[in-house]
Formats: sequence, C-alpha cells, structure tokens
Amino acid sequence: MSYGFIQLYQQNDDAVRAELREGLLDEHPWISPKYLYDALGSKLFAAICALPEYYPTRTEQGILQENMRAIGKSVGRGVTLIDLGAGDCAKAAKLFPALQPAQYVPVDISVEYLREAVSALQCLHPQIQMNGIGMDFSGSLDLPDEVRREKRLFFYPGSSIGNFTPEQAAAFLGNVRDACGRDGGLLIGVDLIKDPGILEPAYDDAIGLTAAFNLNMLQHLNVLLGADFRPNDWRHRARFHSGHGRIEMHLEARSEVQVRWNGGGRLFHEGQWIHTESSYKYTREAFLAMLERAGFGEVRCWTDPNNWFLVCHARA
Ligand code: AVJ
Repeated sequence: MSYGFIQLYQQNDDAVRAELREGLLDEHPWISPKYLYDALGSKLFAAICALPEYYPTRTEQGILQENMRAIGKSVGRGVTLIDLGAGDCAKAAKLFPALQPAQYVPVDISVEYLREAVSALQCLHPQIQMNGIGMDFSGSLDLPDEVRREKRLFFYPGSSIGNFTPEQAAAFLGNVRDACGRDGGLLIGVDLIKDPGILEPAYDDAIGLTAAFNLNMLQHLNVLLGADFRPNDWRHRARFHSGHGRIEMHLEARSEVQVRWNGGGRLFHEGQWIHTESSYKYTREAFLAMLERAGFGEVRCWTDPNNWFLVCHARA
C-alpha cells in the first residue's frame, strides 16, 4: 500500500515579492511566467490544451501514442518517473501502462492543484508509489530523500523548456543531467519553429482563453503583492519574434494605469506593456546540440507528420 502525499517546500514569500517588484519596476516591465500558475491559472492552462488552435499538447500526445512501444523500449520499465510541471498529471498518467514506473514524483509550483491531481491519481493506481512535490524547480532540482535514486526518468513535456531562454535552458538541462544519476534519463517534448500563421493563433485564440490565462496573472499578483491591478485595464498580446525564435506574451495598458501594491506602485502609460511569457521554439538541430552540450547522449527522437513538435529520450 502506498500513499500519495505532498512534500511542501514553503516558498520564501519575501523573495517572491522582491522578484515581482523588481520586474514591475523595471524599465521594461516583466513578470516570470511561473506566476501564471495559481489554482485558476492551472485550470485555464488545462483548458488551453483543449483549444483547436493550441496544437502542442495534442501533437505531443499523438507522438507519444504513436511511438509508445519504441519509447517504452528506450526508457525501460520500473523507472522513477519525475514529472516536472506535472499540472493535472494527465500526460504522465498516459505513460503508466507502457512504462509501469516504480515511483511517480509529480513536481509543480501550483501546490493546491497538484495535491488534488495526485490524490485522485493515486486512487486509480494504488500499485505505484506517488510522492507529489510542491516546489519551484526552475532554480534548483534538489529533490528530497523520498525520491528514489535508481533509474530516474525526468519527464518534461509540453515544451515547457521553452519558457527558459536558450542559455537558461542549457543550464537547466545540465541540472537535470546531474540529478539523473548514472542510469537516469530525460523524456522531453519541444515545440519546433514553424509558420507564424500557426504559432500566433495558438497564443491568441478566438475565444479568448489565452487572454484570460494571461490576465489572470494580474489577479495572482494582487494576492501575492497586495496589489490593485484591474484586469479590464489591460489587453492580451501575443507575437512571434522570428529573430529570437520566440512567442512573446504581453499585457498592454489600455490607457494610463496607476497600480499600487504594499510598499509601492507604478504609473503605466497607455500602450506600455508587461512582458509575461516567452515561449522559445527550436529547430531539431539546435535542440539536439543543446541536449548533447548538457551531457546527454544516446538521443532518440520522434516527431509528427508535419514536423511541428519533437519528443526526445536521452540518457545521462
Ligand atoms: C506550458 C510553457 C509550454 O509556452 O506553450 C500556453 C504555456 N502560454 N499558452 C507554452 C502557454 C500560453 C506553454 N508552456
């Protein structure tokens, strides 16, 4: 009998507030995309994954489904499956039949959302030991002792790696490699560069779900900072910048907006924006080079018929 429980890493609230204030007061205001994920933000993201315009989740799922046997063979059975940014745990759960993991370790910054997801999943799979961890893994991958060291498979799907700059992504992959141990590996999904006519609607959909996801960050900031953002004062923007190979999401002030928070505030002029997310896209070659530079080898890749998305398994 195993129990699902959450190992809670208490976030340092002072450090969070300091980071938020630094971004809001910057000459070019920015907020890290990890703050998109409060409980509502996590639900909105799960809904985005079902949008017709948002191809990454569906395309990745298709690749995993089509190649499940080969992936299972490459990965092996009885792994310690460490799911980075697990969200509702739905993607990893689809791997269970093929991989039969010995332990499942979902990790997410959105603690309450993860707690509900893992307790539901534990009921469905009582034979798998589950240890949910609420933590921000973008800085450090220091995992608690409950996480087995044998056969670690880090699962980082959905092109979440795209939220890092290429330099940060390279460093992060190095951290993952170090956390793998000798017999570990990485199963990762990455979105590929393609026509902006496909990319941009994925981040600016017709029914406004992504706009709501972006604007909800302001409500999260109100809670975290004691701020008085009004979402109605802001407009969602999403653009592909081919020079950087990234989608940028912004929140743009509809008029002059005065915002106050505990101990400070800022006047935003009309049209001024807060940069809330970058989502980098890669070529296959650039991404494979990055994996190898991070110390991974024996890389196997799978893609979809359109070559829109890439799934790789790499050994430490
Ligand atoms: C979770 C970072 C992969 O960049 O596509 C979806 C987040 N932002 N729609 C992405 C997101 C807007 C997503 N990642």
